[in-house]
Amino acid sequence: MQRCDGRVPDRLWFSPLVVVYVVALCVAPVVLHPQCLDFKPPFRPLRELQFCVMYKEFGCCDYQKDQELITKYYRIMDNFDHHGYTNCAGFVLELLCQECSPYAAHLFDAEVPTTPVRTIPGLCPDYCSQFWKKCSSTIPFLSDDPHIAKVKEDQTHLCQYLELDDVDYCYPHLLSNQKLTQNLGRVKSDLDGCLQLCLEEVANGLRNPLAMVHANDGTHRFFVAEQVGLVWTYLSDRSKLERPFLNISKAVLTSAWEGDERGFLGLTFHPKYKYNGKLYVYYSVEVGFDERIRISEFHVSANDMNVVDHASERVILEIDEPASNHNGGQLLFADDGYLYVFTGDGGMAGDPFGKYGNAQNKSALLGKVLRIDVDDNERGPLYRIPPDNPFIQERGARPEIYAYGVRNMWRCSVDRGDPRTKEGKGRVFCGDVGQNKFEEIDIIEKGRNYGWRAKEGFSCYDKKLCANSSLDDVLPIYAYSHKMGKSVTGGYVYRGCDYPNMNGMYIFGDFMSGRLMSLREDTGEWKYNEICMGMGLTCAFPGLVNNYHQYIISFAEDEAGELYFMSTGIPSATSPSGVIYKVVDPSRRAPPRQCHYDPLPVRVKSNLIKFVPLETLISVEPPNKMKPEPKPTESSDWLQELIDSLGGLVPTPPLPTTTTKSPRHSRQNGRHRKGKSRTESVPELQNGVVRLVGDEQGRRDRGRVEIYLNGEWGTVCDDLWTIKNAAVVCRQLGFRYALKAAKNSEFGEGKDLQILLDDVQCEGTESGLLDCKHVGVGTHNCAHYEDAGVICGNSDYVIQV
Ligand SMILES: *[C@@H]1O[C@H](CO)[C@@H](O)[C@H](O)[C@H]1NC(C)=O
Ligand SMILES: *[C@@H]1O[C@H](CO)[C@@H](O)[C@H](O)[C@H]1NC(C)=O
Ligand SMILES: *[C@@H]1O[C@H](CO)[C@@H](O)[C@H](O)[C@H]1NC(C)=O
Ligand SMILES: [Ca+2]
Repeated sequence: MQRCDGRVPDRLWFSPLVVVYVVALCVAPVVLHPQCLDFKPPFRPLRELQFCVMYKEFGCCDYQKDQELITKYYRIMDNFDHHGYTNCAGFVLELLCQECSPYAAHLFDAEVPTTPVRTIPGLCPDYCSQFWKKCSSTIPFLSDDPHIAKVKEDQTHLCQYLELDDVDYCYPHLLSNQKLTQNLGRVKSDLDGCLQLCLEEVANGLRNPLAMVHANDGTHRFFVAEQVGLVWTYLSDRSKLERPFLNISKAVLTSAWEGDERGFLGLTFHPKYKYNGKLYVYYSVEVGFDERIRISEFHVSANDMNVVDHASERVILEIDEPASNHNGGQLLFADDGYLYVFTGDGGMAGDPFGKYGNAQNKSALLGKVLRIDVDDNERGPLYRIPPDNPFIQERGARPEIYAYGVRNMWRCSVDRGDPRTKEGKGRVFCGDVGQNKFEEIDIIEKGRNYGWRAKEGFSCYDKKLCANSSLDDVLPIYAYSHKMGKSVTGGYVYRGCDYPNMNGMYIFGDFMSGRLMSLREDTGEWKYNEICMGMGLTCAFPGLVNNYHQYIISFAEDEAGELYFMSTGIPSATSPSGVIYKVVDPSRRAPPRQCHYDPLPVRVKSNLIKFVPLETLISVEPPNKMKPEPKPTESSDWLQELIDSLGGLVPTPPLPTTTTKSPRHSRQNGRHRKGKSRTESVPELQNGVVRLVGDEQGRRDRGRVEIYLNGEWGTVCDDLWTIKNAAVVCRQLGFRYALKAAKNSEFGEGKDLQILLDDVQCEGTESGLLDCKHVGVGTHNCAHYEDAGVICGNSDYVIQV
């Protein structure tokens, strides 16, 4: 299996373990779920509201909706004399305007599209009784609900009917509930700062999908490449054309071997594709006994805009590959209109070719960023050298070279720049896969040395080369160690319209660990934030999911600038388990109509296959009260203003200590423990028995994992401890689910014990931790500060959307 170096898992290397789902390991402090009546997140209106001004900064109404509410208000108030007006105008306004509340779906019981929506928002009892006493005459105008008509004379019944299951959300108490208001409209993060995002499934059934690109031709189609050498056309409605756009699977060199880095690796459309129909592909081929990478140009067919003219191939460049790994594979056009080609260092380990490797050798095309001009190549050479390429004058250097010192850049992208200021526009970001220790993110600049093999990340790899003062290399903007992942997949700077909070975030991932990560530039520094999947109700919007397959192969941007990634459960070029996900921020969307576009019509001559999503939202409950509540911030919350302005009207209830989900959504089963309990006196402990220790409050559903082996208790120490490992432990203990895989000795260090297990890799179905893959008992390379823990649960909470 290992034709690449055997010591280090590299790109597309992985253990034979078949993993299906990875669940983000992060935990939200409370269940917050701002949602509008259209089942989408709230937004900041484009145009200032005139009527429901309390929701002008953030809510669920745009100007148009606000105008409708004004009209409705006057229609109702027309029925009242001066006295009625004075008493009730305020109430009517408030009740009508709750449609604009960021929690409108909660207030109107509209979180699930299939249940009836309330006509009057859920009211807190004290407010309801004031309202009833003063203004019950307005009720017939506010609601056509026959049940309300029936009970409207009876305060108790009416107010019972208007109560919410979920007391924390009733109006107006929710306004003064800090937990509901303090970070409203900002990207949600858990206590560890992990950003809670959600996903939308966009395509599935793909075999190692490694590129998704658009043609920038106004059609909003997207083209998805599979490693075997097929490219599929998808329309903007996500239907797929039955006939492939391109099929060069016969020419492409790859195999079913999980971890084969060869194959169809890259695809890009000419920036003027709309006019010249040209596109470029990057793939592995076998020529005689040699393996090569080939960069070719194709034309779209003259009679079908969804098919490439397969006879139009012209080979632009071929480079010999001395080994099967590190084949690079990125192609892109940067803002200068030139074609950029990202090659790998040629393979094996440590870039062993020549005196100091390929990457530092400017006579070699491997381990480089190349830049060529493919315009006007109908006659004469297939490509030309841009006149300002940096090494044209250097003797022995290849003129195609734009930057060097590259190991195996896997996925690069061009920043579109801030939508308003254009700041950042044109920057090229890459993930460069590391050797033994570090993965890095680089911004590519002309003529610069990216360090390999002298350096890996910020550290020296080849000490002699590293010490050479003429190295003059650029350091990465970010590097992470192999504790976090072992093969970076570069992503994109988000510049889309749908999710304003994500603007400027560089989102990327790791192929091996399945981690999603982000960087944001803050006064010249790149700030790191992990990305988790939203837990609890965070992603409970129709069509969203909160889990993905582990092997993150590639990222993508659609024509409108929205962000996607592709991952698979089985990274083999023949396994159809690849899925494309759109990244969604549930905390805030753009105002309606702002992101509207009309795709140009596409003439389809093939059968269309309708998209059927297969992924589901999984129930991961955030444990409450895990850590002390964060102190309320003193930031100028928009709601504080509202509360102040409403003055005495809003009673300030004591803050509820927990925010619970509506019983409609959750059914809490009694927490039965069938498993062995550590307080039971067990006559003879069996090998592999586990126990949870270290929760300060002594709860039995959480703690550090300790295992009994060969006559003693010891700890499990693992920096890559996953939710699947946690699931096995929890089931062993009689719980149904794992809610969190706690790492880094969250439940304290088991200092007095031996470390008995390390590198545990469960599939999630094993009956005990000992049945999972692990290194030998007692063998480890960790310390107690990495002691693993779990939080278990029994809820069978399932959200139906
Ligand atoms: C792609 O082409 C190969 C032969 O070159 C053929 O066997 C295969 O069926 C084609 N695949 C599709 C999906 O058209
Ligand atoms: C640099 O690469 C070229 C082309 O592969 C090779 O011929 C040459 O020997 C290499 N130089 C060194 C110093 O390794
Ligand atoms: C440092 O690098 C330069 C250029 O690559 C080379 O000419 C020189 O011999 C190197 N010096 C040492 C001490 O290796
Ligand atoms: Ca580097």
